Amino acid sequence: MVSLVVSYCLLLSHGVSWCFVVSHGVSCCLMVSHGLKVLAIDEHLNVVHQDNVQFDSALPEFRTQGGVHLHPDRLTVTSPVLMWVKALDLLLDKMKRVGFDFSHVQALSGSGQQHGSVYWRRGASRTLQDLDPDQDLHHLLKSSFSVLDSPVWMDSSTRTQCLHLQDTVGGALRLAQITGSTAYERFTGNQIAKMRQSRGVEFEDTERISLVSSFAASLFLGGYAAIDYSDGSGMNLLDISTRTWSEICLQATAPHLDLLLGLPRPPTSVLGPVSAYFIHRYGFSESCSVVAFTGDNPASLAGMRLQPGDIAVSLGTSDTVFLWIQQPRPALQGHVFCNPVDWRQYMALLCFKNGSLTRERIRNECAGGSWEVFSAALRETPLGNDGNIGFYFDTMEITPPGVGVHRFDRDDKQVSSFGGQVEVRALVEGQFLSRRLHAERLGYNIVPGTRVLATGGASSNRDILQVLSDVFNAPVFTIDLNNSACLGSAYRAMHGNTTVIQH
Ligand code: ADP
Ligand code: XUL
Repeated sequence: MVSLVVSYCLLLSHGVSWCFVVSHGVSCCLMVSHGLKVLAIDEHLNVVHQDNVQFDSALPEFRTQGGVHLHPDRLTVTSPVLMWVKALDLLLDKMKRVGFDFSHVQALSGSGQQHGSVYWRRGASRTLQDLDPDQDLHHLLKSSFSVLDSPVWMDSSTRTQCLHLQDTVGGALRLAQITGSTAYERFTGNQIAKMRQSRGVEFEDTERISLVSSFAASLFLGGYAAIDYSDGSGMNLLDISTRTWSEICLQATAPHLDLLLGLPRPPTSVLGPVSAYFIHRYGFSESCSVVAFTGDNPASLAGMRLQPGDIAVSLGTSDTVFLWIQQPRPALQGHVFCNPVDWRQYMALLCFKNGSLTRERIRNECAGGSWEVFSAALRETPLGNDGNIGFYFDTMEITPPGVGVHRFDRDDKQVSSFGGQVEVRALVEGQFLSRRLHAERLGYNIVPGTRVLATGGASSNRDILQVLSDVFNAPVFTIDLNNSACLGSAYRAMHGNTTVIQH
């Protein structure tokens, strides 16, 4: 069993060679629900500028909580698209006021929360092409959206549309084999199907549908930006092996949907130069290129500098696992997306709802509320827990869908309780075995050289990380992921820009 735990230093790893032609890359990381962030890096990947706008406090006129509106049915969750536009005005104005020199920016990219959708009204593309630099974007674009409330990733109101999609394509597993995921309520195709059914008039008046990421890129580009393969994989519409829209999924969702979506493109594509509006209003250089924007999770993978074979485990309120995989096997649980760094490869994302909160409950019940006592229990019990294991789903788990506490002793007999220390180890080993099992089901293999990158609140606990290392039989490195999506977008801006220059 491996027992190495060291620190992974974010800015000293590989990748410097592809950024030498860039003097500043800017990433604009949009809307991880509650805010808009910007980050600029120099040619050495050092962060030279950072700022952000919080939607609730900076834009109170939109009356959001955490950047969203929760509707009375408690399933529908939306954000005002004009709030997102206005946040960009505010952020760029702030940068201008503090003297940020936009003329040094060679390339920009960004990321947005996955799955959310933006509906551009007929005629909006003409408006985007000819924006008056003396006016704010939110003023210029106030009539450019057919739907003002954009469905976001927290929406879970499309159960009917999900069932219809799965029935049409031949079942949940078939849909996962095509699109990388079974039908999820928040995935954009199901949201589009609901929009078409419930708001037919507005839908008819729509000339283009963007993801949050491609919407933000469109603002900078002054024209509709392509959806990139990686964020496009979170829609239940993209065939992740051919990287084209799946005909059967499109047909099950809305007529002529391919025209509304445009052609998907590789995540490293340079989409074009920044529009004249930004050159005249903020002083961007004419040669500044806009690299395709992507989803926040793919951008985080780039920001963490995951490499083939690596696995990242975020131990926050819930646990999230990211993987770089070469030969995915989409399954009933988890998501496979096209990879944002190397578009021929893949990444996977697994979400586990019962993470730190369940560890906290067991800490309170078996360790007197002390992480120190909890850690001592891990140190004082043997690897494998003498065959005792448990699955602790305090609330309905996402991966796998299940609820309740299930304990098994060394004879695989279900038992109703364990002693305190055994309970602590059964919980932590059970959680990490489940993370490994579901990763392997999606095609992940632990090979010599595999690194486990751990982040989030519980990654400060060395004894928890020791169990993680033992279960994955691999060294664990800790990593600070604050800003990983933003940083990843800045790296991608450089990467995309340099890739084109080298060709
Ligand atoms: P979020 O997902 O909200 O960003 P964090 O990454 O900040 O959350 O993680 C918060 C969680 O970290 C808390 O719920 C807490 O249970 C856990 N945590 C904090 N310190 C420790 C520790 N020493 N050992 C285990 N878990 C810890
Ligand atoms: C991933 C997901 C969220 C959003 C918002 O599938 O729904 O992580 O990307 O951050």
